[in-house]
Amino acid sequence: MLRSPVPSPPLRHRPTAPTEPVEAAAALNPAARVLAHALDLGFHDAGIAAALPLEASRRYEAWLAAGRHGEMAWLASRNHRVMRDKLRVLSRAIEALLPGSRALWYSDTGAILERAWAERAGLGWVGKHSGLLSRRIGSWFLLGEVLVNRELEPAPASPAPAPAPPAAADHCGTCTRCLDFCPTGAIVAPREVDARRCISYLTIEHRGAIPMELRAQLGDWIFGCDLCQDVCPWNRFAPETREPRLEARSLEGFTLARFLELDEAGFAALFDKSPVRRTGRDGFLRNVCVALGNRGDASAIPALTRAMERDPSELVRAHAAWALEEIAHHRAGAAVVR
Ligand code: B12
Ligand code: SF4
Repeated sequence: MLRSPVPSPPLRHRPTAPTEPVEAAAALNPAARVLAHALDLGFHDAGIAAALPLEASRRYEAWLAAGRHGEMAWLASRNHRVMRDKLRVLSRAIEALLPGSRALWYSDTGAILERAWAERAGLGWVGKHSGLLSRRIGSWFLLGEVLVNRELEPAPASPAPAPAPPAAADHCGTCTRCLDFCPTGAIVAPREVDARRCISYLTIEHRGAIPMELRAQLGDWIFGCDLCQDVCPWNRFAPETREPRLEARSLEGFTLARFLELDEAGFAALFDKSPVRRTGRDGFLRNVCVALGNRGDASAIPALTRAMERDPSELVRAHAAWALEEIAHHRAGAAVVR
């Protein structure tokens, strides 16, 4: 996720190296061979879940009925390239391991309740911030699945040092840090996120103006938000990524104000192959304006004034005007204090 000033890469989806040779597992049954192959490809962990109805489906329907998904009627067509590439290789390998089988991969796409399936596969539990948590690697990872039309032994075979906790075992205890630190109060109850208030949703998925009453709480997040994961004690020991393609690309030399100079072509070139492209140029600059307003930094006034007067997007012009007002308020406040 991007926060300004652009931080050191916060992507911590490090595929931990298997601690024992995967060849040993490969000598076992087909399920163990599939799992061993997944770890060999660099996935943090892998498990198998039986394709039986999920209790979470009922909660999902209720979540949609309550309108907590906001404008995400798509739910969801995002792509995580690294995950996608590895899942594709794994799917083909599974079809080769199990002749005649069909393997379909997913990651953050389609109406698949990924956390619930991962929980069933024994990979962790759904934490109070609603992400899947593993005692071994926290929650700094993405989920991906391969659906196979073959019965495999539904047991995790990860050669991890600590055994995976049993499905649904909750290790959050009495901790409520994610709820307490969420700036917008988006985690309305443990494991229940109202996307319409979540900064991740507002800065990535939401089209149009950022609701006025939430702008100040957005702080300086310009693409997504990691706060509820940052404050989670289980993420203290989360490993860093070793996957080169997951490192945040260098945006050295780019200040927030400079982002305001990006036209469509410049935006596309800068964020080529980056998930940031999802916001579109106008959405991204909208976020930048909100961050600049929240910073109250007077040095951004010329860039914001230019954006307010000349940006081709009405959305950007309106948010630049808001940011200028915020900066004026900050300055007036500072003058009074002095
Ligand atoms: C829509 C969506 C969002 C929305 C809504 C988030 C949400 N919490 O639902 C928004 C845009 C806000 C979002 C934000 C983020 N997301 Co998102 N998102 C999704 C997506 C596409 C669908 C999730 C969904 O269906 N939500 C609807 C709710 C109702 O369903 P649910 O939460 O799955 O239902 C669970 C609860 O009911 C819970 N539960 C379990 N037991 C109990 C008990 C009780 C009593 C209750 C009440 C609930 C409960 O378990 C259910 C099943 O998991 C998934 C991918 C996928 N297809 O699953 C990624 C996914 C969940 N997102 C992911 C990530 C990484 C993020 C962000 C961290 C990105 C960022 N840095 O900005 C943030 C985190 C914000 C947060 N606290 O959730 C990862 C999570 C990885 C992980 N370790 O779990 C996923 C799995 C994508 C992926 N393939 O890796 N996301
Ligand atoms: S991602 Fe940020 S805004 Fe969304 S629930 Fe977590 S802390 Fe709250």
